[in-house]
Amino acid sequence: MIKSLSVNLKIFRIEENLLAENERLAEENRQILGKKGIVAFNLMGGPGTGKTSLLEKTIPRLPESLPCGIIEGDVAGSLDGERLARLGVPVVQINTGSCHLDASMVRKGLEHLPLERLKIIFVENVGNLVCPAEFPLGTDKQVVVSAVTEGDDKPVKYPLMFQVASLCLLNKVDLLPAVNFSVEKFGQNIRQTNSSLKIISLSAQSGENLNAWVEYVISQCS
Ligand SMILES: Nc1nc2c(ncn2[C@@H]2O[C@H](COP(=O)(O)OP(=O)(O)OP(=O)(O)O)[C@@H](O)[C@H]2O)c(=O)[nH]1
Ligand SMILES: [Mg+2]
Repeated sequence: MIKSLSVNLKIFRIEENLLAENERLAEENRQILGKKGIVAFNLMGGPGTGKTSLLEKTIPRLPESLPCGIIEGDVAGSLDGERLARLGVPVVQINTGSCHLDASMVRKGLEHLPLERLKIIFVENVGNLVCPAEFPLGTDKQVVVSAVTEGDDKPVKYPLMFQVASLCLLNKVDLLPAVNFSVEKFGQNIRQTNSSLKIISLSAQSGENLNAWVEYVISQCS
């Protein structure tokens, strides 16, 4: 009994050190980005909520004065990195092998991007509604991408993600007639979890309200 308790305590301390080290590296990333005058957005959310689709639709709508680069995090493969590279912007694909990007991975990504000529970096985190929320990356804005296909209860069931975010994109509203999702209930659940979280309802597919998100991005860069 005592032996197993001491094993548990050791594991707990390793996790603590890991999170503290991640926080230290995230702060360094924040400073690197700040010195270059780059604004970084960390897009998080469950698998398939439309993170890559939103980036595909957003980047062509940004003005030339705001060149962007992308750090793309996936457990494996380069499918999303290839989709985004087709937009003609610099993309670094990182394979995490685990459920989230951490600050050291983002540092490596930054080393491979032409920071001197960028004003924006979008980080697409691994599709996961839990782990990415626990690992700050040094990005300025944390954005949670939800989709109406996920259900309106997610803010209550996965509160940390909605607490670390300053913006929630509610994607796939074109599918509202086909799914059992209450936008009003989703809003109530968000307010219960993080009363200051801003919500933009939109559709990457139809383009509905996409401009509200694009304008938000631009407004963060001025
Ligand atoms: N109907 C509809 N489908 C969408 C919308 N946005 C994305 N999709 C579809 O949803 C699926 C997943 O989209 P992705 O953009 O790959 O999602 P993701 O969040 O990047 O996925 P992961 O990187 O695997 O976590 C694709 O089939 C998209 O075409 C939308 O607004 N409406
Ligand atoms: Mg993706």
